[in-house]
Amino acid sequence: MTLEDYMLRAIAIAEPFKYTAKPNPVVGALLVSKETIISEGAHERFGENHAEINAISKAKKELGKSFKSFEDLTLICTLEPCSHSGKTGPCAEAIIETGIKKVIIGALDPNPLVAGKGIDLLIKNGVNVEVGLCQDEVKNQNKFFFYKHENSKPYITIKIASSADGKSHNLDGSSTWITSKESREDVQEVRALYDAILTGGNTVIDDNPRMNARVNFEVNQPKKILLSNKDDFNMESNFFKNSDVLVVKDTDIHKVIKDFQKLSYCSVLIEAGPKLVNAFLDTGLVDEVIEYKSSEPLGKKGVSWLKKNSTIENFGFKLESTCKIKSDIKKIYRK
Ligand code: AOF
Ligand code: ZN
Repeated sequence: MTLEDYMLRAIAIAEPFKYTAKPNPVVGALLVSKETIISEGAHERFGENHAEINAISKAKKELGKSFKSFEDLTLICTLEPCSHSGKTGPCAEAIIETGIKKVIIGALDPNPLVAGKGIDLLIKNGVNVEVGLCQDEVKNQNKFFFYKHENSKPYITIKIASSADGKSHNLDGSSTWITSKESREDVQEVRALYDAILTGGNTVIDDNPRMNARVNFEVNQPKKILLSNKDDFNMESNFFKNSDVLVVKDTDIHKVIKDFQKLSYCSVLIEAGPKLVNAFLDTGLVDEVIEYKSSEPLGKKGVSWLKKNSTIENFGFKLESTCKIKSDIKKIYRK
């Protein structure tokens, strides 16, 4: 196997944890002796051991069996080993303590707590470090994490369900499912990928949504954000059940987005009504729109998502992909 094969393997073992490590990045690490993989580790869950620590502790059990000394091993890790004491100790120090002499890294950690300091620590302690192997794949795997640190804001996606004639719901508030059951199941998987879900007061009152990710795999549930200056919410409604809800009263959406930077979220999914959706689109700070479009029109009774003659493209988005879900079409637009 080449070094690149090892790095691709490290990326692959990290992938299954994308729903449980968030808002942390997924990270994979391998300890390799000549042509043999001695151990593998991943950052499996938020708050738990980092990948390098898992790989090192597994290898410790093999010491004297499949290899003689940590000095003979190369550590391959997808992300720069951390230098900070967060929920766990600094990985760079743990690596130095073992005596490992060579570390190959996919990408620098953009988190300002680390950003280059992990590598500096390794080099200062005589470790030979190489950076950049399969960097694009690592960044792509942790798209939201890199985006947040590189743009000082989370990645923001708006999800809408629209009728064939671009409407959101009926004027009289009568509840009709616009899209199919299958599309609504797909939404659950989209929710599972995001760190936070934001909605508005009217949606909470009119639709009584749960706004969690109902999927049949383990997931770190998205945090809930309610953007509303109303005060009289029924705390028994679904949205508040078993959840800490962050209530934001600001009406200046630019400021709301700016303030996201202080929070740990790397991604926010907006599921709200036309008013709030348009307010976010108007800021120009939305990165993606996911539209589930039904083949049925709502007609005159329906409320349009966008202003007359306006399109998602008018906000600077390009249609990136379309796929059919039963009788609906899922469209993904990006900037
Ligand atoms: C590593 N190896 O496997 C991961 C790293 O909250 P904590 O203490 O778990 O720290 C999270 C930060 O650590 C995260 O934002 C990122 O900068 C880095 N993630 N680093 O050495 C790992 N998952
Ligand atoms: Zn670490």
